[in-house]
Order: sequence, then C-alpha cells, then structure tokens
Amino acid sequence: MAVQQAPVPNHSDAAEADQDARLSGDPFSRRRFLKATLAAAILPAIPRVGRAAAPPAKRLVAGTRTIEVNGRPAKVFGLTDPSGRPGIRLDPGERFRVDLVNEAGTRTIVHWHGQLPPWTQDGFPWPQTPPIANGAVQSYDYAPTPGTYWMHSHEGMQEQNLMTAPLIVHTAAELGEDRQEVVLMLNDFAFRTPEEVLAGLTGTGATAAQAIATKMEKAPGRTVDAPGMPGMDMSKSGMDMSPPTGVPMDLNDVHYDAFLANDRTLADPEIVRVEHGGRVRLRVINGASSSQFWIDLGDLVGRVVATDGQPVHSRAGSRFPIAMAQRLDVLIDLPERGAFPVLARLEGEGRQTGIVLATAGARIPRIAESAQTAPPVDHSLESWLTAVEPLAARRADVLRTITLDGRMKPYAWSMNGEHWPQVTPLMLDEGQRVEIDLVNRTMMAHPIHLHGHAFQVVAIDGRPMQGAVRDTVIVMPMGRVRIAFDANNPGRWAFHCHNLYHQHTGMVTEFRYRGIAI
Ligand SMILES: [Cu+2]
Repeated sequence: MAVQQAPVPNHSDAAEADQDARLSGDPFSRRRFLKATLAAAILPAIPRVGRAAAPPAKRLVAGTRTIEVNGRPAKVFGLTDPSGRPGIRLDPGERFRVDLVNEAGTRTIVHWHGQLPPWTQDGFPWPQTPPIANGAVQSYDYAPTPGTYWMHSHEGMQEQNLMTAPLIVHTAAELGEDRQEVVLMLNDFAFRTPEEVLAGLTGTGATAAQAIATKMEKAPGRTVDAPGMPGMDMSKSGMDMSPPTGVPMDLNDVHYDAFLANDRTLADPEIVRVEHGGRVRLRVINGASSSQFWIDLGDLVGRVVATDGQPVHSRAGSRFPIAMAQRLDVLIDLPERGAFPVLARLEGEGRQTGIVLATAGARIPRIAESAQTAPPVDHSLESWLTAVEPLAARRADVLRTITLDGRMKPYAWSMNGEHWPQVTPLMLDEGQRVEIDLVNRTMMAHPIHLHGHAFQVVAIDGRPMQGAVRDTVIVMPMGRVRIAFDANNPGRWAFHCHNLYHQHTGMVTEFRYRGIAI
C-alpha cells in the first residue's frame, strides 16, 4: 500500500534559517508577498493549476512572550502569527501551508491537535520527525479538517508554559451563517516550572522530573503485535466495570496559581464587543494541561453544534463539561443588550475564569474568581451527543481492550500496565475498522487522545450509542468507553492521556501501521 507522505523539509541548517529571517524583514520580499496575496485574491476566477497559484505559506512563530498573571509578569511561550495574534485561522478550502519558525530559544515540536495530516507532519517527536532546533524553520502542507482545533507543543512539558494556540479552519457554510466568531482558549497556569510541578507529584527532584520529561522522544522500537499480551486480552472485557458507589475520586492533581481565558484572569478579563441581539459562534478550547471545566453561560442558553471540530446534532443548555484537549462549538443568540459573562469553572472546586460578551455601553460587572463548587466533569453531555456524520455501519476487524492504570502514590500512570516508552504498539493494517474498549481501572478520569484519526464514541459503560465523532474522550473513574475508527492514515500515531503529568509518567502508547519502516 502506497503511503502518501508530503515532504517535510527540515531546514535545520542555521544559516538557511538566518536567511529566511532576513528575507522576511526585507521590504522587497514584502512587496513580493503583497503581489502574491493579490494574485491569491483574484484566484477563484482562475482554475487552480500548479504551485504558482498557491497563496504564500503562513508564518507561525514559536517564541516567548511576557504576560501578566495575578499582577506579576510571567515569561511564557507563544505560537503567534506575524501580527502577534495567537494561532492560525484558515479560509474555506485553504490548505494548511505553514512555515513554523522556532524562535523559542530551545527546540520544540508542535502538534496540530485533532487534524489528520500525514504522520510525518503530525508534530510528535518520533525518531523520524525529531524536534525543530532553535532558529530553524519547518514547513507543513496538508489538506486541513474544518472546525475548531488547536495546536500545542509535544516537546517536553512546554504545553504547560502556554505553547498552545487556536487552530480554526473555517467552512463556507459557517461564513454564510452570519455569526460573530468568539474563541475562548482555556489554560491552567503555575509560576512553578512544569518540572517543579511534576517533581511535586512524583516526590522526586526537579532533575529527575526533567529526565522523565525527555522520555517522550524515546519511541518504542521494532516490536510486533503480541495478541496474547495481558491487558489486551478480550476475555477480560466481560468484567464488571460499573462505577463503585461512595468511593472518592481524585481531581486536580496540580494546584495552579491561575486559570486563564485567552491569557487573562477574571481580574482583568477580555471584553468581547458584540452587537445588540448578536449571534455568536463560541469556540471553546480546553488547552489546560491538567484541568477540566464546566462552561457556564449564566442565564444564556447555547446550542452545542460541534465537539472536537466535528458536527453533532445540536444540544441546548447553559452548562457544559469540557475535558482536557476537547473543544466545543456553541451557538448563542444574545438578548438585545447587556454584558454576558462566559465562565469556565474548575471541576471539584469553585475557581473560575472567563470572558465577557458585551454590547456597546453595557456596564461590565466585576466577576469573582471563585464561586460555588462545580461537580466533576462527567458524561452528562457526552451521553446525549450523536454525530451528524457517523462512521459507516461495519463490523470491527480489530477489537482490543486497553486498560488505564495507575495511582497517585507512587505517581505513575500506564496503558495496559505498560509505561512509555516500554510499550507494545498496537499494529494495524490500512483499511481496517478498529474498535478500542478503554477500561479505566483508576480513581481518576482520563481524557484519551488519538493522533491522526477521528474516532466515534460507540458505547459508554456498555451502553451502545451513535455518539460524537471526536479526537479526545474522557473515560470516567472505573468507567468504560468504546471508540471506533477507520485505519485510513498510515503511520505511527500516539495514543495517550492528555493530562500532561499522566502522559509524562507513562500513559502513552502507539498505534502503528504494518509496513511503516521504523
Ligand atoms: Cu490520565
């Protein structure tokens, strides 16, 4: 089977990168850029032929910036366009043609979360796709999937230091619906370094934590399928996994200094101007490393129309749970005038962050950073969701159980009892329908993410459903979720818990297509 892989030129040569930087600052090259933009603007009338017609690649800088948190300056990473705006927004039909410029002062690699590029452009530190050196430029070119997506570093624990940004791919239908787009990006923030946070969790020193953080790059080697391995044994899938009652569950491993909404706290929230009676498409992105929230619209009623960028049959409500790495598209029709807070409340606690939608002249209320305790994030939304575009009905060719294991003391998490990178890849063939039973044997919820594929939630706790199509699903403590996907993107793909500290203490495995040379 031919593997379609776009070339990824990796200009690791520093001199070449310097030249790139000089060129971009050159007014002559800017004139050329403007000419190219003009050409792109008149393009729709002309049949698309050849590369000459393509618009110039977008420039995305992985760099550092200083933001203010709780009245203190904080140096964090950032992923910004040339105007300093975080992330990337693509027009309908536009390719993801991006030059990622690493000015972060250290190596990095950026993952386009939920997108379905060829595996060599996915931004995971496989041996074949190593991190990008400081000063180097890496180019990407693939057909993007429309919807609300995001990007984050997969290098070490840079994600915790806000190497995260929105990635929005518009559709013609959305642009025609006459709604104001509002992006709400959530992050958790600590003045401690991520290594100090991890050291606090594992009870080790920061140096040991640093060593743990580099393990992500040590991919498993030339291992093959082991059908009889423990934990992947189908005979175990009949065991009773119903949630125990009265057993306490663990929430919020990490105590954070702040929760950010578009980089700001409620002490100084972003005020988004909206029209009287405005119509909004709210794109919520949970970019937090170890925190889950309830989105609280107050008295407003919103309709969830997409989860993880994929359309769902709309579901109305005012409070919606969002797990780590997930996204929600919520349509909101505002009342005539006023100020409307959109809050994100931390599960299990009353701490909150958010933004305010406000019509001109509206009085902006002061919003406290703490409120009533929110319950744990749960499946109250998930269990109601149905996909607008479900997978075709088909029997599974591969059906596997993957157990989620681990505990708080000692702090270590695993899949099938294996800790990354000592894991056995799940081997797949292109064309297979794959079903995975995720069985959580821990007292924490785990938001599980598959790279390079969109999967459908087909059962929760044994109850079959035509659930949402997603890239990240939460598995409740002692709960079970079955997902299904088509193996249609050959390569090496990470499958992991999106809690950064669970990931870095081992809760990662690999789905690998047969025939991929390693
Ligand atoms: Cu986890």
